[in-house]
Amino acid sequence: MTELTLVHGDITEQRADAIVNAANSSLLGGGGVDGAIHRRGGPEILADCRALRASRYGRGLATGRAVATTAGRLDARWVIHTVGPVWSRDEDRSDLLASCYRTSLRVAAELGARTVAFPAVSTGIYGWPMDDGARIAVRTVRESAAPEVEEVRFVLYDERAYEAFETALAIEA
Ligand code: AR6
Repeated sequence: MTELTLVHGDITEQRADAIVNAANSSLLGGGGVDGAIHRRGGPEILADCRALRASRYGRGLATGRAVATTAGRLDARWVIHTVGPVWSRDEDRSDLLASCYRTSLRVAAELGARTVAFPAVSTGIYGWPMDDGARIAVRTVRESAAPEVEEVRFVLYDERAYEAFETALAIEA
């Protein structure tokens, strides 16, 4: 059984087997979680990302997909990069957001990760409304986490995000 936990804080300060990055298709860095992970994790992560771009992911990583690299200096074994959808008023992209969680968990299970830390994918620069992003995250993890993954930890940066995930955990129970 996978336990879902919530913590308030900075995902780069977490200890976990795998830390998920809210990346973009280029895999070459950005702001928010992505910027923080590369800053604190150091250049090895970017070197791995560049190698992926030079091989399997010449055109970048598609939205909703996930791929692992080293975690560099982070207190983790792997960073799993996933590309969330940009929120759209006109188009329902919920399946793509769910796919980020599902695919990241599949990669984590394949690697043998027992603890996985997620940020609230797409809810920052990509503009996804927090309450909805939290519901999709909780529901998808509950539906798709392999039993070998002991803990999925959502790392929420501010009070608002923490509360949204707390509510989602209660609603989606
Ligand atoms: N630890 C935990 N959560 C954080 C941290 C942190 N250090 N920093 C921000 N958050 P975002 P996105 C929260 O913007 O919306 C990048 O440029 C933040 O408050 O990191 O998926 C990428 O390269 C928000 O709730 O990711 C992409 O271009 C959540 O994490 C783009 O941003 C996600 O915010 C991806 O945008």
